[in-house]
Amino acid sequence: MKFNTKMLQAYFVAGSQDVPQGQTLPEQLSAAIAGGITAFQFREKGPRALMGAEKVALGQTLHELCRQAEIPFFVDDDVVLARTLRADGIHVGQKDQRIEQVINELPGLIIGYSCHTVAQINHANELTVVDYVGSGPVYPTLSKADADPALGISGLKQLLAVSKKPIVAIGGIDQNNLANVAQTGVAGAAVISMLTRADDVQMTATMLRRTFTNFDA
Ligand code: TZP
Ligand code: MG
Repeated sequence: MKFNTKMLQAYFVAGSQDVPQGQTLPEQLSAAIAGGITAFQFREKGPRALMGAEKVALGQTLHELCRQAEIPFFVDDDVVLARTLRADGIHVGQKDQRIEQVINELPGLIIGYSCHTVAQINHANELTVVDYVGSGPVYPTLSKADADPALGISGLKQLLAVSKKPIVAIGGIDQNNLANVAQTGVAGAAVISMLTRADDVQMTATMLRRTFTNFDA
């Protein structure tokens, strides 16, 4: 699949650990797709994450839902899992495998790279195969144990000023602060709990999508 900046508008990130009891990730992803999300990232992580064959099976189910909806399916970090699941893209963090190594091992995949400092953005600018940058956390988040300090809107704007790549904002983004995030000029928002904790996943996904479709130049 070929990268398009619009894929970043309403970017759902989740693993089974993020989903409240009584619901499932395939159900939530289906609702989010019906609401208009533009990308999904499988991020199965932390003490409650699935392992091995269970993780692969869930990934296959989720990828199939994305395929039917013709939206990209990303895998967080894991080169082997990305290959096993034939993911459309991979998202690589600063603490993960070196980005140069991932790029070599997965030619042709869409590449996302987490950057939360100007120096990291400058590095990403030099890497032609990096398609987009993920920057955050914009606000404090409960969904990532080892999250960096929050950038705030001003910090996010500093990164936008130097980035040659489209930026998707992540971290603590919710209904109340979404408009402020969109006004910075980021290409979209990546969210976990705004969707996994939503009372109505489909409606919330539509709201997320509309925010960035309206700000789209
Ligand atoms: N990277 C930076 S913040 C974050 C990740 C994966 C978690 C975002 O989760 P939430 O619930 O949208 O704040
Ligand atoms: Mg990571």
